[in-house]
Formats: sequence, C-alpha cells, structure tokens
Amino acid sequence: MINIVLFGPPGSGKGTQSQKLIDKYGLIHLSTGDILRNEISEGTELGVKAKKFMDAGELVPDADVIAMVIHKLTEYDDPMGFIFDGFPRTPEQARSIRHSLTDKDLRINIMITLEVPCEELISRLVKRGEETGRSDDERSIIEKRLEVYLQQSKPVIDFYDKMRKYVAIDGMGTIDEIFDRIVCAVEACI
Ligand code: B4P
Repeated sequence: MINIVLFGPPGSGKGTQSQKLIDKYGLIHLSTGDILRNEISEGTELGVKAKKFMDAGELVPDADVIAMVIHKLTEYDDPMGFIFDGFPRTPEQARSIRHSLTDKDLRINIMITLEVPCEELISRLVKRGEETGRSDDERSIIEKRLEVYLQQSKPVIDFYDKMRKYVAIDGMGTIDEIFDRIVCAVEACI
C-alpha cells in the first residue's frame, strides 16, 4: 500500500497530476476540494457551510475537513493506497491524519510539493475561471487563496520534512514532464 500527499499552492497542478497517478498506480483519489464541491452541489449542511469559506478564498474549518476525510477513509476495503490531494492543508490536519493512519497501522509514504511561481499560478487559475466559471477562480479570491497558502498551509512542509518524507518537485513544464519527475520520486520511496 502506498499513500501519497500531493501538496502545493492553488493552481500548482495537484488535481491534474493526481489523475495521472491514479491511472499508473491504481490509487484512490481523495481530493478534499472535489469532495467539498460535491457537498456544495448536493446542498448538504457541510456544503452550505463550506461554500462561504471557499468563495472567500479561506480554508474550511479543520474540524469539518478532518471528520470528512476520516469518514471517507472508512468507505474502502483493502485499497491499493490513497492520493491525498489538497489535504492536509494545515499542521492540525497533518497531525490528525497521521494519528488516524497510525491507528490502522498505515502511514504516509511521501509528501510531494509542486513548486510553481506565483505569476504562473495566477495565470493558470484566471484561465480556468474563464473556462469553467469556478466561483473561487476569480482574481481577488485567487490572491486571497495564495495568501492563505503561505500563512496557513506552507507550515505543513516542515511537518513532513522533519519526518524525511518531503520532496519538492519543479511544477513548471508540460504535464507529462512534471509527471515523470513525480514518478521518479515515488519510485524512490517504494
Ligand atoms: P482545491 O480544489 O484543492 O483547489 P486548488 O488548490 O485550486 O487545486 P486544483 O487541484 O483544483 O488545481 P490544479 O492545481 O490541478 O481547493 C479549493 C478550495 O477548497 C480551497 O481554496 C479551500 O477553500 C477548500 N479546501 C480544499 N481542501 C481543503 C482542506 N484540506 N482544508 C480546508 N479547506 C480546503 O490546476 C489548476 C489549473 O492549472 C488547471 O486549469 C490545470 O489545467 C492547469 N495546469 C495544471 N498543470 C499545468 C501545467 N503543467 N501547465 C499549465 N497549466 C497547468
């Protein structure tokens, strides 16, 4: 079983690269952004609450996201492993998932951070906003999400670095070039 955390600022290519990793390794995709958007489209209590935070470019509260992920983990019997896409996004989320996995005798094998310059992130997300109409891909909200990433999410790197699980990957280039770099890092840890 292999468990991968795919980390990086908004627009760094986490969702894009997760799809390729699923195809190659048969892992289960656990994207907290996708799960939350699904809750919103179904109009659940969590969705109504999450939408307010997401549309403001803020993180959804830790307690809600952690409970949601722990519940999701129980839905699968004998998986090949998980790709945690966009989770953990705070040190509190990182500590919680570590405890939950340890209780099941499991662990995160590698935490991959996609590094992309800020101007490129903004340009990718503005383009996606124009193409898809995604409500949080609007310039002022994108800027807020980047600020939140630097202040609240980036410390997650230290958490995994201390455990020697952190690997930085250049997130610039074609999708296939970046994927090749990720595969090299994954193969080195399994
Ligand atoms: P997410 O859905 O995780 O959104 P994201 O950070 O923008 O990443 P995404 O995966 O969608 O984009 P990607 O980089 O692949 O989160 C949305 C919101 O949900 C958060 O702001 C927060 O409010 C909430 N949330 C989610 N998880 C949470 C948590 N754990 N705790 C609290 N709140 C949480 O791609 C972006 C664009 O770039 C795409 O259009 C893609 O086609 C393009 N692209 C990708 N690779 C490229 C490349 N190599 N070259 C050019 N373009 C590329």
